This record gives sequence, C-alpha cells and structure tokens, in this order.
Amino acid sequence: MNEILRALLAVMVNPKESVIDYFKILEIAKTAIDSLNQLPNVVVLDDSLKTFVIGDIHGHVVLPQISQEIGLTDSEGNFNEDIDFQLLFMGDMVDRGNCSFETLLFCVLLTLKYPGKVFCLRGNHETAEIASIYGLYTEMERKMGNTSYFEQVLEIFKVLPIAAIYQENFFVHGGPPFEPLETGDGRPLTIDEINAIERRVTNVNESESHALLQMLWNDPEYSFRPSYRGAGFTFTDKNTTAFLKVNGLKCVYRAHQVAPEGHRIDQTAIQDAPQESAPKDSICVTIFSAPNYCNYAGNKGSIALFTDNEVSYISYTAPESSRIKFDHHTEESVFDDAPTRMPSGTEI
Ligand SMILES: [Mn+2]
Repeated sequence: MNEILRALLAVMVNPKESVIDYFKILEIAKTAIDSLNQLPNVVVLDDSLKTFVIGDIHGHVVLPQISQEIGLTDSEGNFNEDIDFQLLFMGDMVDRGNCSFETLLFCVLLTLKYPGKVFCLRGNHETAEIASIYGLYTEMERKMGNTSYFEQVLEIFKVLPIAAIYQENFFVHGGPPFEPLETGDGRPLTIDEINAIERRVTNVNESESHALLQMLWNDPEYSFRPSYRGAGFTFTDKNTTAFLKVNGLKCVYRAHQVAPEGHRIDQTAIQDAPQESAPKDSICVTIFSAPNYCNYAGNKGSIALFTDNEVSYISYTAPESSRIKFDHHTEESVFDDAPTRMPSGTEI
C-alpha cells in the first residue's frame, strides 16, 4: 500500500518520469467499495482527535505537499504509520486539473490505509453526469488507454458518504438540504432524515431524493430559491440557523465555491440586537483547497485544522516552482480582508 501511495504522489509531481500501474491500483481500490458502503450517509468523526478538513482539490497538484505539511508523510515521502489526527476530504477531488484520477485514487486508498481516520465525502463532480464531461473520463482514457474502468470509478462515487459531523459541526460539499415549502422557504432536514436518503445512485440528477442533489450542489446566498447553477438551492443565514438549531449543531463547513483567500466566512449568526462591533459566530464557512483554480482564478487554497474546539486555517498559493509556501493563521485575519464573492453564474 505504501508503495502505491508513494507512486501516486510521485506521478503528481513528476508525471513524465513516473510509471504507474493504474489497473493494479484500481484492483486495490475495489476493496474500498465494500468498506465505504458500510458507512452511514453522515459519518461521525472522533471529537477527541485533531482534524484536517480539505475542500475541492479538482486534480490540482497539492496532495504531495499537503501530506508533508500535515504530517501524513515525512520529508522523504515515508508514510506515518500511526497518525494522531483525522483527515476529511469534502468532495470534488476529480475533474478540471491534470491529476484528478490520481487524487481520487490517493484519497480512496487513504481510507483503506487509515480506517476510521480518513473520510472522503461525495461532491457534485463525483457523479456520472459531471465526471464524464468535466475531465475525469478523458483523463482516464488518456492515462489507461481505454474507458472501460470508468464504470468502476462510478461504483466508488456511489458509496461515498455525503456528510460528516465533528465537534458539533456539519460538513458537506454543497450545503445542508431543505424541503422546499409552498411559502417559498425551506424546512431543514434532520440528521435522521439525511441518514435515510438512498445515496447509492450514479446519476444524482435522476435521484429520487432532492435532498441528495442539494447536499452536493447548494450554495449560501441571500435568498432561498433554486440555484443559478441549475441544480440544488441557494440557502440563507436563516435557513442555516434553522438547520443548525433542529440538529443541535454550531456551524456548517462546506466547499464547492472558489474563495479568493482559500476559505471564506459566508454567514454569521443572526443576532436580535445587532451591534456593529459585537463578534458574530460563523455559521457557514467555505473551504476550497485548489490554489489558482483552473490556472486562472488567482485564488489561494486553504485547509482547515480543528483542534480543541478551535479552528485555524493553513493557506497557500499555487507554486511557481514545485514548492508551496504554507501560512498558518486564525479566522480573524481573514475577516479583515473583506473577501469578495465569485460572480453569480460561475460554474465550479
Ligand atoms: Mn462542487
């Protein structure tokens, strides 16, 4: 296993000089389907362990250096056999970048190497309808010489869990799901209802559960309505507050949108008597981990580190050379930068 994981990281760094047996790796990845299939829709992480949370990677080459930064590998690329932390990927490992196939395989194999400590959630790109168009399908064709194994990758997508809970926080690729009401608002679903969704579908667009589609596609916005993306809904701070309240949770962490600083506080707690200077608790935060997304967005990438009920962020710019510079900081430093939103209509 270590050799394969090393090989996957090596091919990301140096694709031309690395040889890799994708057929053999897919054979091993097959065994992950059974274990992923055992997981509930909402996985519950161990609150006592510190936890790194990673947003969209989209096949950008970040995992070799993130692995070293968080202590998964040492400077020689040897894997830490007994990690004292958890790792949560929030989906959209695939499509867009050059190494989306390796990224997916690496993340899935990590769940086998570190059972109960590494989790991968499903993003909207881990679906047949998106991955067949936005990169993974042609990448597999280019790298394997045929596309017959795409079906097996779809089997992996189907069994990925769709949300996680850790230290009273909710983690999901797009956002929490709501039942649309005739009033125009949405009723937040309970964790029990989310766990009852049939997640094992290939085409999420054809899913009977609108909730599954929403969890992979929703975005925080200023009104509750069908999303401009053509799938899912936009949800407000009031919707988020209602979801957190009904489930006894504190904050939603999600991915799915580029953030200029790599992460962004999208929504803060609604207060009865608003005071400009009063600190407001974050209730919805975006984490995006692909720097300079698609080689044009110019954004930083971030990963979050949760420890003892505190969250901090590790941000980085896309490397001009092969070396990423990591910058550790807290939430406050980001508030000062008044992050801007991506314009509506941006396809992520
Ligand atoms: Mn997404």
